Amino acid sequence: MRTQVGIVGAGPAGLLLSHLLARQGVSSVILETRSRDEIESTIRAGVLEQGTVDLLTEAGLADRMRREGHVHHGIELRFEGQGHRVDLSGLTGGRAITVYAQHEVIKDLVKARLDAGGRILFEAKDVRLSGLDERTPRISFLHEGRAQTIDCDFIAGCDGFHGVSRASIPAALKVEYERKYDFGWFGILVEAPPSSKELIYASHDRGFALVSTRSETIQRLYFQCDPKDDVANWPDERIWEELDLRLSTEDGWRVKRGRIFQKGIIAMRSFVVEPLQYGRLFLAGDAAHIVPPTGAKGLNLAAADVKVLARAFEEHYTRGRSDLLESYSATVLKRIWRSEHFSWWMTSMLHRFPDGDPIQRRFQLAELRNVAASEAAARLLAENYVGLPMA
Ligand code: RFL
Ligand code: PHB
Repeated sequence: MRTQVGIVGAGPAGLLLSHLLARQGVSSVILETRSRDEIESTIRAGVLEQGTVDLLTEAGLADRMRREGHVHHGIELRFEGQGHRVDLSGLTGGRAITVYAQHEVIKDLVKARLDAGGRILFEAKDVRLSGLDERTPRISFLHEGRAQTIDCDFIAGCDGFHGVSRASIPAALKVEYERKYDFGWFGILVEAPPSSKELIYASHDRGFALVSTRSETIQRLYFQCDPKDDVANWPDERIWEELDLRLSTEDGWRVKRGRIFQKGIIAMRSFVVEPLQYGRLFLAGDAAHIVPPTGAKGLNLAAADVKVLARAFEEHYTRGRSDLLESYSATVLKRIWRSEHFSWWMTSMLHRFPDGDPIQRRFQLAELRNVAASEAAARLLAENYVGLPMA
């Protein structure tokens, strides 16, 4: 096979990139190790920034999101038994977030791509990249039992944190920055109506908790846990007791209970590789960077990367200009580090540091009270949370 841009990975980054390229007349093939069923049912993110929603809308991918997603104009910070609303829209000139599950975005993107005749090869095995610093890089893989190759002009590495793309860059030509946290998130899906109209980020002496939502009948809740813990240690009753302890307020608010039908533990890290380019390989999304989920930035950052990358490919193919491709890494790293910092800051402000110095909790509460009391501090949170304008 031959294509202009070979895309490794059918996550939000790879699918959206393929879609944006097709609109500009640039051909691509997507290779994905998992099955369509699997990628369409993996539970992950839920919060879309205004800029991501705008990008999906401009690309004609937003019909179902507009019908089924929920626009939120504020979030609540909860600490010391009280809630404090951050008026996202009021503080950012009307910007907002949309709550719409990542696997729904994936379903919409896969369908749009296949309907338009796009090529996605699911269940590809043993994917390898070669010739990255030559004119015609190549992707080799096994598909339906046959060894195959795709010759490309460029390769977009959109294969997530554990993919092959970043690993294909020689160690001497990249620097990896990483921080691991000693805590993780326990996430559940619950059959229950919303406990709150807006997301609640709670900081409690026992640890962080988050009330998010999916629909009128399904809720998404998280609480800080030991990343090495086992879901088997958390029968439903223990989960509800822990959530009550961390979330209850002085006025008697309680989280709504229901049947828990999914449980999982998520480790947390901050990670960036620099640069995001090696020869004809360009990294985008989780392949290049990871944020802890507290700022709800991961998927949004992936979308921001591919917006810049798609435009750089368009300039290359329509005007023969390569400067945007050459500056891709430097361009996206600015936003990446802003989001990394914001996600680290939200994480640090809201979580219990298991072996932390007791002074840490005092600092956190001072910071939280400041965000609740100072419009300037709240605006800083709001601007970052709804997302800075895209390049
Ligand atoms: P993905 O989604 O990991 O997709 C990569 C795809 O590549 C495939 N792959 C390969 N394909 C071919 N060959 C190989 N060798 C391959 N190796 C891997 C994989 O199967 C996969 O399909 O990366 P992408 O596209 O960069 O997208 C990133 C986002 O998925 C991620 O940042 C977000 O989910 C992070 N995140 C959140 N982001 C937000 O913006 N808002 C949120 O509210 C939010 N909440 C979250 C989150 C992530 C979470 N988890 C589970 C880590 C909440 C959670 C719980
Ligand atoms: C989610 O709904 O899954 C979600 C919401 C906010 C976050 C992270 C995840 O910060």
